[in-house]
Amino acid sequence: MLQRAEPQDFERVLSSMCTVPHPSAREAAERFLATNPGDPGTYETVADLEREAVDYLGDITGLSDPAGYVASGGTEANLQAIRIARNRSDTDDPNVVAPVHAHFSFTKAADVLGVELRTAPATDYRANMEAMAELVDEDTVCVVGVAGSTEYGYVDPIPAIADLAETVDALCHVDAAWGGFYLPFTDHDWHFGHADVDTMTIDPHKVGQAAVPAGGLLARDRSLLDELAVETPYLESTDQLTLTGTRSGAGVASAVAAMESLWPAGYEQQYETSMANADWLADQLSARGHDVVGPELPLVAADLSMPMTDELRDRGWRVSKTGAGEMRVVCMPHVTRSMLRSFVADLDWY
Ligand code: 0PR
Repeated sequence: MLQRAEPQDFERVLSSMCTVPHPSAREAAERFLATNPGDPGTYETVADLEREAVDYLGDITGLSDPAGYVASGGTEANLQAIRIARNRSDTDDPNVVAPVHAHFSFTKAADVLGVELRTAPATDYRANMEAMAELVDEDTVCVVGVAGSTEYGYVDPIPAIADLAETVDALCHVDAAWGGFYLPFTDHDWHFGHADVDTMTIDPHKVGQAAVPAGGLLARDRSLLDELAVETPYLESTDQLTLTGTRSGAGVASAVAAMESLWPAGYEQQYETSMANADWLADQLSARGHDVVGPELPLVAADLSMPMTDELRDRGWRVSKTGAGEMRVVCMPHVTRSMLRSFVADLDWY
């Protein structure tokens, strides 16, 4: 079976937040396949590389002395951020306030951590600050903002979210898992340098073009990460902050390789190309009478009345739908203009 099995090629994938890894990332992943950054005493090189990865992520997110680590993905990073917030507070009845479009990993985090997740409605696809403010109270441990939402690619007003968190002495966590490698080239206020953000998720294995698994958790201050420390009696290191034990050295090494190759010029070029593609697609769909949402970042959602996904799927296209039923195209680095041209031509065929 394995001999004949081919991984999904990316030629018609418009639904994914993963992409083709940069060639240097692919090579680094292979070289570091058998290393475990979870045991830095034994695997020193990969531990050094992880510090380098965190330094790059700090550079990208306006944090001069970053603390953090390379997680298995955005889900782990979000969960760990909520765990920091919960452990740091002394309430018995913790809650987290997030906009309704926060990724479902926060639902998992709330369940695992025994924290109540309160979600506020959005206005025009962004957090509605009045609705958010109504939900916070003295038991709120974290207020979440999304910088590049999964469904629409919109950016919440992060400075207002950070201000709200401060009013109740809660942490402010920003989920830039997908948007983080596009946002540095926009005018948005989204990172540690723009607002009093405490923790952030930013995933090299998405727009960062690293190999899976490479998520990123960053904290403004090392003491925040200390909230996660668990003693490790028989390892050379004395404690561990990560959620998983054994971790992927391939993910860590490929994250460094991708960022070394692409930050900042390569990512900037990618942003320009992907954003131009998203604008082009949005124009094509509007011209055909569809209601288009965005694009604010390179992600286009549009109301298409045809029963599209099955038929398009038969033609090899992989597109997804928003919760409201709109077609959703994520303009990842592998999504080229010629791909979008043939996609639009196939839409016209119906
Ligand atoms: N935060 C945001 C804003 C996300 O978009 C995602 C994933 C996460 C957190 C969680 O990240 P991990 O999946 O790395 O744990 N968003 C995509 C989604 O759920 C993930 C995805 C990736 C889906 C590739 C499909 C796919 O082919 O839709």
